[in-house]
Amino acid sequence: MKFSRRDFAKIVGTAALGSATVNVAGAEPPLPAIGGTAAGGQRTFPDGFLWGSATASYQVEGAVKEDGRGPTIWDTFSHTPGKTVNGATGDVADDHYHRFKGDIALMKALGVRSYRFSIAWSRVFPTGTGSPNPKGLDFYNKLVDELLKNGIQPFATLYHWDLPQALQDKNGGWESRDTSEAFGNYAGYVGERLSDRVKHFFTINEFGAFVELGYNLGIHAPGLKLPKGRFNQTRHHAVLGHGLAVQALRAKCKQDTKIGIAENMAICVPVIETPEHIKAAEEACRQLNAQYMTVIQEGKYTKEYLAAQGADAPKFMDADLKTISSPLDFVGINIYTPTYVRADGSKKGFQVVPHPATFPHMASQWLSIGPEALYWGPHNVNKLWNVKEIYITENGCSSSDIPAADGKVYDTDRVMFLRNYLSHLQRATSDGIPVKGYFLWSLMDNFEWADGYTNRFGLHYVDYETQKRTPKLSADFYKQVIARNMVV
Ligand code: PNW
Repeated sequence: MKFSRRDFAKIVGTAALGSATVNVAGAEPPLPAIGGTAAGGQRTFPDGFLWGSATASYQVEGAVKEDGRGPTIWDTFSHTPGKTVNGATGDVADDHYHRFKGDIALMKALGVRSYRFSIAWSRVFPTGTGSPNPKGLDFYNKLVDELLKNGIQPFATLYHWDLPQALQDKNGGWESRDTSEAFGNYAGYVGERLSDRVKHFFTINEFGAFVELGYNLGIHAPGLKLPKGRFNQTRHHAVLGHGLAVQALRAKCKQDTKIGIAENMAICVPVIETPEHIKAAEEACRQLNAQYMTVIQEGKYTKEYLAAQGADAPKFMDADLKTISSPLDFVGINIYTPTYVRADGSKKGFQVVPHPATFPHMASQWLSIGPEALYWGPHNVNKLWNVKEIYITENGCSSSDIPAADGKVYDTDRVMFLRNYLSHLQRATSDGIPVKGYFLWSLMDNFEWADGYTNRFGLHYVDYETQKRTPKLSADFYKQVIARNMVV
């Protein structure tokens, strides 16, 4: 017999609940401590824990031809037929360039104390190098001032994938060392001018996404599928660019500026939490992140990585490794999905266990649900590299997000996702792992790269026809987490 979703809803008694009768939105206190919480609240975060939200320039700003902004590889890519779902582009996106004050008001209403945004390189240097465009930096000056006026700390990312097109045309983008050097110069220029107010800079967002998807798989800009040797060289130039930027920022920023990265490293989770599997997951974390995080932390490529690449291994000078591993003040990790690992008694020391076909995921196919990732990600980084400070620079999820009759989005799946992930983050802080803050991706729905506007990640629903923003149920949830500094 066919058993429909509606039949199931009838049995569990939710069918009668029209969406209009679900009014959780206005649920102000009393919100009692949740069951299982000891008096005093085991589920609380350390005092001063920095709650935030995040976006990136090309995904929200729009205004791609305004005030002298130069074209980027994402403008080119998104305007190439067939590259994004429904031919979506970032031409308008959330029109944040014109609406940033309203968006900061949304943050204030949520209660976030920090905001992670990215700076569009081609607004500041339209062709990547040469003469700066003063109007480009003006926008970020205004943004930063407005954030500070509202008591929100700015955390700036210098590269979130929108490479000036001119550098792609001239150098083959990150294929060339010239791009790494240009990036260092741009970073120093911005750091010198913003670090009186911006106290935290991230160099590069997610090597593991833009290099892999853009230069190997061809599904992100610039849409290339390079042969292995050239691809590994591109990976090397990206981490080198990071290192050069760290050095330039140290040279040009105010003394009290902190510098780090935001990397979507493989988050290795032990299949069973016993000492042998935990050790296997730590070793997997070193090896699976060899080309980015491990070389940045350890100043050398692992012997396993070099051996596996053979003749295609990157070519470099020893001095490069020193630059790449320039000391950082903090490590940012973007955490979405787990990579399960088990001890297998092999010489390598671990085996990755693939997800079975039934493994649950969110609206984005790749976003499999593994809340423990928010514990084991920071655990591994802390254990392997003993870093001073860790930030979760992204975490969040996509959902179908269809407004109910009353206009509200009741994204209970996102609330479920966040509540479970945050429970594991709380476990990490209570174990003494130095996680200092958390940036929820994202403040509002936005241009989700090749997925265009189909996958929504926001706490605020964006009606792209009118640009109206509406807080979802998950925004109400996050507001309570922040206000109480605990999982609710
Ligand atoms: C990150 N994956 O990208 C980016 O930093 C954001 O710009 C993006 O909007 C967000 O996560 C949500 O996708 C990722 O395939 C893209 O595993 C792809 C993956 C992970 C992160």
